[in-house]
Amino acid sequence: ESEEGRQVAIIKVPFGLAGARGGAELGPDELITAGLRREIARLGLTVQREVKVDCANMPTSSTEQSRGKYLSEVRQVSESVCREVSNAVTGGAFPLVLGGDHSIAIGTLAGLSANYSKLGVIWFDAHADLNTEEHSLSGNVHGMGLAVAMGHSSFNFSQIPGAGSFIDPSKVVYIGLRDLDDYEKLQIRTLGIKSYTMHDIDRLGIEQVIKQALSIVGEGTDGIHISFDMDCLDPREAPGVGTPVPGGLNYREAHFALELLASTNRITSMELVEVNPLFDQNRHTARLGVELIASLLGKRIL
Ligand code: Z70
Ligand code: MN
Ligand code: MN
Ligand code: MN
Repeated sequence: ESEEGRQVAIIKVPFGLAGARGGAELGPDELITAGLRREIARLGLTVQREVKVDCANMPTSSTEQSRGKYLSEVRQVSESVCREVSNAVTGGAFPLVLGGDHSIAIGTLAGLSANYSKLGVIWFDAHADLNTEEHSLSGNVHGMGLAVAMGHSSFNFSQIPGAGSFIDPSKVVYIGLRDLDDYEKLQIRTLGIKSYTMHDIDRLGIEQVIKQALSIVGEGTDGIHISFDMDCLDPREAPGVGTPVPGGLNYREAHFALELLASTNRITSMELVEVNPLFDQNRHTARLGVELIASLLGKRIL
């Protein structure tokens, strides 16, 4: 399969109710406005389809929910995202999912796991998103996505029609961690999830980190998904996110990481989440998001 013939399915998910603060629902349109279609065209790729998951006309749960805020809305969006991602894969396209807050990964992973018998996941994030409804201190479901996808939460894939099997923690790698809750630290150790924190990136360098990550998610897997939370980046590079955390990936590290991943020709899907235009400056974060997507899709300097 040649690079030129590759088809991309853009799946826009304007959902922000599960984040720490509003605004992530504006992410997909912001990325389109920042030139995403033009960048994809420049790479010689074709947009096979562009769909927007309807996140607006949902019956809002009025009941007070301390655990798992807006869970019924998340469940509904997950079902739609799962279906669209599945349709993309079945149709031979590379799913490019645009968030939205990171809870949309639940639907993405549900749809991918229905199509790949063994999925590898590289999770770029300042956070581990490993909380369950029972353990979350905030109740924000964007901090629970991986726990849900691994079957640790009472909300799980059994409530998402069309979902495949749970994600295997031994085929998940974190990159960029620097803000973890105590329960998440315990879970990372208990489950043995390979984690490259910012400390590890400082010590090993991003090239070595990506090489090691690939050796884990690339072995015994038939698909590799990149889940890219923009808050993995340093807030100086990406101020337009809901929960900025100092000390993140810099511009060159992020680009080099995604270029190295692209050069393997093994990556089968990507989502980019948590672009929040309300906290951005001059659309800088969305533009960076578009550049990073281009790198993952094969853009080279020369
Ligand atoms: C915290 C929580 C989180 C993203 C913040 C934060 C989680 N661990 N995830 N921003 N993307 O609320 O569970
Ligand atoms: Mn996240
Ligand atoms: Mn995050
Ligand atoms: Mn820039």
